[in-house]
Amino acid sequence: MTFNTICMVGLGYIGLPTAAVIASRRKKVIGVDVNPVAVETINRGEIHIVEPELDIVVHAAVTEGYLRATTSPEPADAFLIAVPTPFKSESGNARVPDLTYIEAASKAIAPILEKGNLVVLESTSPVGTTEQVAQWLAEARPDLTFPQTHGESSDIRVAHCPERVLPGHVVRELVENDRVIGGMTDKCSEVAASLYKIFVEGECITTTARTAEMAKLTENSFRDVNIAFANELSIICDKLDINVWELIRLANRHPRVNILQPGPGVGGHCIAVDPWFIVSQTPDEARLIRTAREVNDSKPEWVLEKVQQAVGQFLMANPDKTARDVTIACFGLAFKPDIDDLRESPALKIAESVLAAHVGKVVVVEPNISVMPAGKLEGAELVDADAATAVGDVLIMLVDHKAFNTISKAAVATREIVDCRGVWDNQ
Ligand code: SAJ
Repeated sequence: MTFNTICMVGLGYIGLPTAAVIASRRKKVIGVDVNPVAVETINRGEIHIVEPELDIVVHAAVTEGYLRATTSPEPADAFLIAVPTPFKSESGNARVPDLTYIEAASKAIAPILEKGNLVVLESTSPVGTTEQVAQWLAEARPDLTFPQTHGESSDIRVAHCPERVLPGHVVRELVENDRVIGGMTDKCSEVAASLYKIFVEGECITTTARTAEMAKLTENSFRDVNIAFANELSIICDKLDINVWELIRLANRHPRVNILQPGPGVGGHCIAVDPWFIVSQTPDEARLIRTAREVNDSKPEWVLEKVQQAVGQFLMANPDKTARDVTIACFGLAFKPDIDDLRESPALKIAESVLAAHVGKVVVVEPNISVMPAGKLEGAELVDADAATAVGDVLIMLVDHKAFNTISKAAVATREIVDCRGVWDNQ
């Protein structure tokens, strides 16, 4: 099948780079987003999100006429859906995925579908969502046939192809990573794979839609469980007076051990969310996956206890001072190193809790932002690392940004330290 026009629904962290990379292969791409500001920005050849190299690819795609953004879908050979799947509420201690955006996207493309079209769901989704998308499409278009009722002879092909790119490396990983492509039938997989081969240099491996959905959830749950293991080790080591960073380095010397790094908790929209999709569907079976989530989600509270203890130590060593005289410095607010994304960040959450609980001064350092987002950390001063090192009595290392590597252990030797990332403990 040839794809002359591709319609990408959702122009966020995944949809926009994917649309731009496909356009860079000289395919006509129509990008759709409900946010008119994003649409206008893209049509000017600019971007509304932060991602290295993306500005160049989008600018080229728009100026050469291959990428155009709009607020409502237009007819195309293939439709890709890359909209968010957050969770909506807690149900019996498991968070339930919210498919509202996928439903809206499906209903928006349904009226313009034509015989022979391919529809691919890229959004990370609970098992069964691709079948649900096909169902929504079929209900809206009784004049067309779909794989759930007509198998290989259906008018419309439907598949799931989960995105797997790492924020900060999206443009490279979109091209280089292997893709798992799960069609509702073999023919659906084959047609979807031929679309991805336009821009993917990695392998395109085909499977069923349900397996592809579960593969994505499995990848992020595996990482979450591994990080939870590291976080649990960090708490155990703290109690047993062992340097956890050295311990993990040593254990990882074993040829079959590969433990990730502890931190202040797990943030972002993927690792901290996707495991819940498995837990909510199989609450009795997903015991380890749920526990890993709980271990990682409770890490910020443990860090806050350590901060309280550090303030206590400082006051014991300085009996002439009160808590009001203690300055706490928080290093890093982003959800992971060397990015400016503060959304769902455990570091930001910890800094906010410190600010709310501490009667003295709080300063924060985030080298990747120049102003604090509105409504965040009001009352805390945003300073640079040198200033924070100079004024802080208690220093909390929350994110191991490269910029912090130059702060030597000697420079902070006289301070109380809570090092969640091993920046000083590792020196
Ligand atoms: N983290 C640790 N210790 C580690 C590694 C990470 O505490 O050793 C923390 C980070 O600080 C951050 C969180 O985990 O708070 C998540 O960061 P991440 O770099 O592990 O992952 P994301 O959320 O940026 O991207 C993940 C990736 N998934 C996997 O590596 C299996 C990416 O490939 C996915 O495409 C992405 O989720 C997604 O969109 O699902």
